[in-house]
Amino acid sequence: MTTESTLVLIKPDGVNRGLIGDVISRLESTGLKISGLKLIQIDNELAGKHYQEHKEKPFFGSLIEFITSSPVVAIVISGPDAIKKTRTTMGVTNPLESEPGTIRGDFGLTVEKNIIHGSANIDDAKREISLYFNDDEIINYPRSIDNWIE
Ligand code: D4T
Repeated sequence: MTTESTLVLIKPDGVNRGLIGDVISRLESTGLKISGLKLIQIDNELAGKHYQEHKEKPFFGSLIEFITSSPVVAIVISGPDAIKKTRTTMGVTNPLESEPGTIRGDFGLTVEKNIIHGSANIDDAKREISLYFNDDEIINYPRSIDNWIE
């Protein structure tokens, strides 16, 4: 078990459909801790950096248009195995293949508008967190319940 941090985005569909509270509630319920949180309008430059690995993909243009179409909520989530636990809670990329009980399985219908992003691995998490947050915007604080989680 490793304590780590991951970047979550509640994508424009989640924000506009009023799902911010539901998504945060599910992530918080796992026991993971919010250590950074903001509403942000992603511009083309940031979107290109975030999705750099997909630059050559046919869906890249549409993906950039979608992710810049409205504000998103950016969250740093920390705790034991935070990357894997967040991905499991999200479901898989395609909501049609995501189990009921997962965020995408319960709230999503299409691969593009799949509600939430979560970093895929430790290197991506570090890179993505630094794209969205300055060091002084991430707060490490103890919670009285931490002993019941870790
Ligand atoms: P993110 O990065 O948003 O957490 O998604 P995943 O890690 O689950 O999936 P991904 O990197 O393969 O895809 C990134 C992003 O692109 C959208 N997408 C994906 C799309 O619009 N069309 C597609 O055909 C695929 C494969 C959805 C997520």
